[in-house]
Amino acid sequence: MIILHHLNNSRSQRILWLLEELGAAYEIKRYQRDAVTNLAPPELKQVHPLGKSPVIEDGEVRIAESGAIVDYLVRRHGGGRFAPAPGTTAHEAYLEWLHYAEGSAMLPLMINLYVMRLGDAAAPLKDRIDSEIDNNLGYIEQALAGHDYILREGFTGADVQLSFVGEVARAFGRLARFPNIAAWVARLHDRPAFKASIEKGGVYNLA
Ligand SMILES: N[C@@H](CCC(=O)N[C@@H](CS)C(=O)NCC(=O)O)C(=O)O
Repeated sequence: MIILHHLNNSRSQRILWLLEELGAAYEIKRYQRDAVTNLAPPELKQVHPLGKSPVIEDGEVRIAESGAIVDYLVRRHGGGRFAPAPGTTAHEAYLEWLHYAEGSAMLPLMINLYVMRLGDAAAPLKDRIDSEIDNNLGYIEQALAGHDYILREGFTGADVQLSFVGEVARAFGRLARFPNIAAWVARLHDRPAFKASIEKGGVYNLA
């Protein structure tokens, strides 16, 4: 049985969504953010030294880092679904998107989140942050042109992994110039498995 260590209102939501897409048997262990600091509770450090979510356990396997979790779940429990066949060019593109989401695209969005707390003191950083957010959103926007999902082959784990980027960008009001991303996020949120994950995961401010 897969165990998902799920922090409310977090990146863990997309793993819960993927588990619903897979139709896998799983159990949720729930953790609540601190109402004041918004940080994870200390118990998560007993699950993984970083104290972050998501983390999954599956028998002997324990994985933190959502891109690695998506990769593992699709390989181990996907039954050939949700990723192009290994060895194909499309599979390499799939892996690139899996890594890109947290490795590149989230960075300027996270910096933006942090510096927003500085108020006027953040002004010298604003142009650079904005241009890097635009650079990444422009890349995703162009990749979505002409198809419904990030790979032209159809819906994959890469959409699940990259969804958080679209959701956070939308929450920051950044999608007015990126209609393909806005439509894609809406399309993903319309999937029955996404809706089921919201039922199970609790309030998700980015839905
Ligand atoms: N790159 C990691 C990020 C994990 C992460 O930062 N998770 C956040 C939730 S979105 C968290 O656990 N925050 C609680 C804290 O920092 O105390 C991943 O994608 O899994």
